[in-house]
Amino acid sequence: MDEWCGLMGCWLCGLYSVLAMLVVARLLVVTARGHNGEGIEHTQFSRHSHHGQGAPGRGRGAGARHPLKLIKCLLVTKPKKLKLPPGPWTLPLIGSMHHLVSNPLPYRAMRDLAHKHGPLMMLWLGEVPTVVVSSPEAAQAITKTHDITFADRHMNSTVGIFTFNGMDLIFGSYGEQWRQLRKLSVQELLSAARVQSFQRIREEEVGRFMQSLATSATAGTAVDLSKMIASFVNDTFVRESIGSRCKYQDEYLDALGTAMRMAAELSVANIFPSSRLLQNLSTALRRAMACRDWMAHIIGQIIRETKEAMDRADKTSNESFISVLLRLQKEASLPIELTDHIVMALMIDLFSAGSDSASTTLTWCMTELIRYPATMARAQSEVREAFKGKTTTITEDELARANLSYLKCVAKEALRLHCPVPLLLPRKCRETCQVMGYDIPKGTCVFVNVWAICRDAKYWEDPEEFRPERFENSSLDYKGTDYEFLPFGSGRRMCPGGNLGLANMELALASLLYHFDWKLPSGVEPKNVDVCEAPGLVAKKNTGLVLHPVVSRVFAPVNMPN
Ligand code: HEM
Ligand SMILES: *[C@@H]1O[C@H](CO)[C@@H](O)[C@H](O)[C@H]1NC(C)=O
Ligand SMILES: *[C@@H]1O[C@H](CO)[C@@H](O)[C@H](O)[C@H]1NC(C)=O
Ligand SMILES: *[C@@H]1O[C@H](CO)[C@@H](O)[C@H](O)[C@H]1NC(C)=O
Ligand SMILES: *[C@@H]1O[C@H](CO)[C@@H](O)[C@H](O)[C@H]1NC(C)=O
Ligand SMILES: *[C@@H]1O[C@H](CO)[C@@H](O)[C@H](O)[C@H]1NC(C)=O
Ligand SMILES: CC(=O)N[C@H]1CO[C@H](CO)[C@@H](O)[C@@H]1O
Repeated sequence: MDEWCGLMGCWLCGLYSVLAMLVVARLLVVTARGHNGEGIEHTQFSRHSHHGQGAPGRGRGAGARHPLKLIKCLLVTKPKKLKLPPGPWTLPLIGSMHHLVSNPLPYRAMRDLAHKHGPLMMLWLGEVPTVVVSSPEAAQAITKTHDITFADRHMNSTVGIFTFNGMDLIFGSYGEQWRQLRKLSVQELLSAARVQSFQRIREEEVGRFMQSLATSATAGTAVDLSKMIASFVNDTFVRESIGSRCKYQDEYLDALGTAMRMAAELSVANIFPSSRLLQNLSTALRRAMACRDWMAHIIGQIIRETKEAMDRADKTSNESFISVLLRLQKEASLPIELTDHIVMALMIDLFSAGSDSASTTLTWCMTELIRYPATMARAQSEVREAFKGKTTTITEDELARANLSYLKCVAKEALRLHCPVPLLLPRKCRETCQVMGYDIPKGTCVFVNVWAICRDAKYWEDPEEFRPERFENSSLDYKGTDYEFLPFGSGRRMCPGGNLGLANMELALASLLYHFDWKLPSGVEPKNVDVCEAPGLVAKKNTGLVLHPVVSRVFAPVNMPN
């Protein structure tokens, strides 16, 4: 997925040398007009409004090749009297990006800026006008009051390639196609019934996971738990996506991994959408295209074989995502045509949205439990009481019956303290509108800094402490109506996969706590366990979580699948 902000730092250095001349040219133009920092904002905006936000590709590309036209445009267009939200001072071309490079984690830098400039803050990421929202009230204004106006996603070139030009669910524009795909996902792919039908897969994968931990425990070796969690979630998710024991499992994962890395690399083209020169300079787009074609090839192969199996009416297991999609394609009962390209784009979406987010959440749960031994003890005693005497894999039926309320609070608290998607996914303003007394121009990219809101002392007592108790006897939930707690977002663009995401981690979490005690490597104190986040759209843990598993409740699996 697109990791534009996180990568901005390293890109910037290179960009500066490449763009130096353009910068100088622009500075001259601007100084000639005697503008200060504020004026630049208006100048930039007036250029946007002049060319129209719909086609950012034309803006500078045309201007750069026709300097006279650019100057004329700058001088003649009267800036509209818009009352933009406040924000830090800007530089030509890079806008406010220099305020963000100090911290590789943009949501942290944005929180600090918001302290100065307020909960509705204007930034210029390169040429992209951007609003950062940092309070529950402002989040409600965007995701509820003005939900439809902000129902587009901000995307371009890079993401466009992997989503077959935005015909997918995550980055698709608000419209008939997106609505149909969203409905299909909510009703067919991510419904409670579908999530439940994957129960066996999760139980088997948890069994396999516990088995390999038991082996390490017996050998007395330490494990990189975050890595094992990621690989457990990967395996589970791939089986849910393309069916059990699919021979393309490894290739599929590989292709998706490459695509996600590539999309991150390419993100600079999103910051400078109109700089044709830049887009040309990077061969990245071409590589991305090649990668997409490779991925299309692999998914195409999977599609072909799944179709053949469906024709033979093989039914050895419940439907996977891809077989549901291909069945719907065959039935052709949807108002839109479900082409193979759309199926591919959806498969990529589901994986990129569903895999990292769930493994990140589980990793943070374990990290914080290790850091807070008393909390760990309480969570473990709840689980061990509930499954007393059990030596085989806990099943999801048993888990549901046990009603582990403290464990649920642990998950909620991990989602609060470590919002897996700290800035949500960028939305885009579809119509110029007024929010909290400020004008938001059409085309503005909007980030909701849920990470900052979830750590704001105004709404949370001791916000930096991991305290699952705060959710006890509280109706606070992540369903998108408590605006101080939006780990899954809210409104029309809210995450549709929460059920599956949590299901994919809850059984594993209960089993990790039930079967094992967890010891830090000698010399490491609980409070010293690293809690730094890695840069990127998903706030993963930056370093591995290295722990010694110690068998506590014997794990003696029966009927282990191969
Ligand atoms: C713990 C796990 C997860 C977390 C924390 C999470 C979080 C999020 C967030 C914050 C968004 C953006 C919402 C917004 O912009 O308002 C999102 C969007 C999305 N998520 Fe998740 N997610 C998780 C798991 C999943 C899973 C398992 C799936 C599906 C397999 C999924 C599918 C999606 C999709 C398709 C979107 C885009 C929706 C749209 O644009 O209409 N997510 N998720
Ligand atoms: C199929 O799904 C049902 C629930 O919908 C579940 O009871 C059953 O165990 C599943 N079968 C397999 C093979 O996963
Ligand atoms: C999980 O899959 C992703 C995508 O292919 C890959 O980047 C990542 O390394 C995998 N993680 C593990 C632990 O296998
Ligand atoms: C970009 O590269 C192509 C050839 O690869 C060339 O035809 C085109 O003129 C270039 N455009 C710019 C703006 O440099
Ligand atoms: C689960 O437990 C909580 C408190 O322990 C209780 O309030 C709730 O009603 C229980 N739910 C079910 C379905 O048993
Ligand atoms: C929640 O309620 C229970 C029973 O009413 C009580 O024992 C517990 O201390 C409460 N927890 C918190 C954090 O207030
Ligand atoms: C998917 C999408 O919206 N792509 C747009 C990216 O920007 C170019 C112009 O630069 C448009 O033509 C694309 O439609």
